[in-house]
Amino acid sequence: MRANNQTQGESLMKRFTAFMAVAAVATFGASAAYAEKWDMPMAYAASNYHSENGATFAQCVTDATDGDLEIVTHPGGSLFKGGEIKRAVQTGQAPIGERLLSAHANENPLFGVDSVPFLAASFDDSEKLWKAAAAKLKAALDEENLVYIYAVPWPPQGLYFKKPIQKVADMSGIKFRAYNAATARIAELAGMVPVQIEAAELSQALATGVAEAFISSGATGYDRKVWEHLTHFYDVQGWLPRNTVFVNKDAYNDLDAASQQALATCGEQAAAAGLAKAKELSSFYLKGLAEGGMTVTGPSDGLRSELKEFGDTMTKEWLEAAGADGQAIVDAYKGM
Ligand code: PCA
Repeated sequence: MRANNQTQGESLMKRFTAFMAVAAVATFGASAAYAEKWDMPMAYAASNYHSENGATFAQCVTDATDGDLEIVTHPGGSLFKGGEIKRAVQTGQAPIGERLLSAHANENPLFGVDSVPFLAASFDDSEKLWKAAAAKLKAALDEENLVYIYAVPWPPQGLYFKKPIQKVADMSGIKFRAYNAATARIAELAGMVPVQIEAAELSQALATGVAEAFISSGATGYDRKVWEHLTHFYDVQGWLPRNTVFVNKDAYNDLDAASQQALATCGEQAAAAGLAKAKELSSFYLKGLAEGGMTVTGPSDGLRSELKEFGDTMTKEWLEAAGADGQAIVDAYKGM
């Protein structure tokens, strides 16, 4: 009997210990779920204003939630490369991320609304177009398990070459770095050879001759010091594509209302601050290219009108691809 009692006591003790262990895990688990830490992949250089603005946004959310939702940015494609970020957030491998949405226009033409040449080629027009497109873009992201938080434009897009270009015929056969379907289409229309390359790999591609020219903002040429390889920048002002920050919908739905509100409020601030920064830096970047030794000028009249024709063609193509939603966006934009 006695032996039996002792055994019973031991086994009770064991069960109690086991219970405490489970309780400890449950308590720890609960507090871990309460204070979330989110890693935020970003594709562009840490020193770029998008990345700096993203870091300020992350701090804003962390502060506004007293650390309940801590966001830590990982710029430069260090966590996920540009081309992987959208999928990573959709599948929950990352809860939040920043991506050039137009690079996914092949999945949904609406994502390419900001990259139709000459549709919205100034900061003001780009803001209008984005407002006109916002509801439909948010819905398109929602369908892909993503919640829209904010977006910030790049400065106007211009052409980089390593020789003077007077007309489209001068571009024939050049290897042209593309960052989305629209830039690849421009290469095709101009008789160039498109190669898809992330900004993070651009310097390397120019150094090795994988790419010889591209279209982008002064920001990316400046960030990648492209004057080491190229000689001419033509300030075409074709369009202003955006980086968009989105959150995995399941991760979003798991947040309390205060954290969701912090994302919205800090997102609005980030959109305004990022836009102001882009405007402020536009001429600084072009000056930087010139100081690096590049010839920075507008395109010749002939080149400008040839490029405008590409724009007309591509506007038609985009409207065909984007259907009634695309037409509704353009109509709303033109009416603003
Ligand atoms: N820079 C980005 C996209 C547009 C821009 O100005 C890039 O070249 O990848």
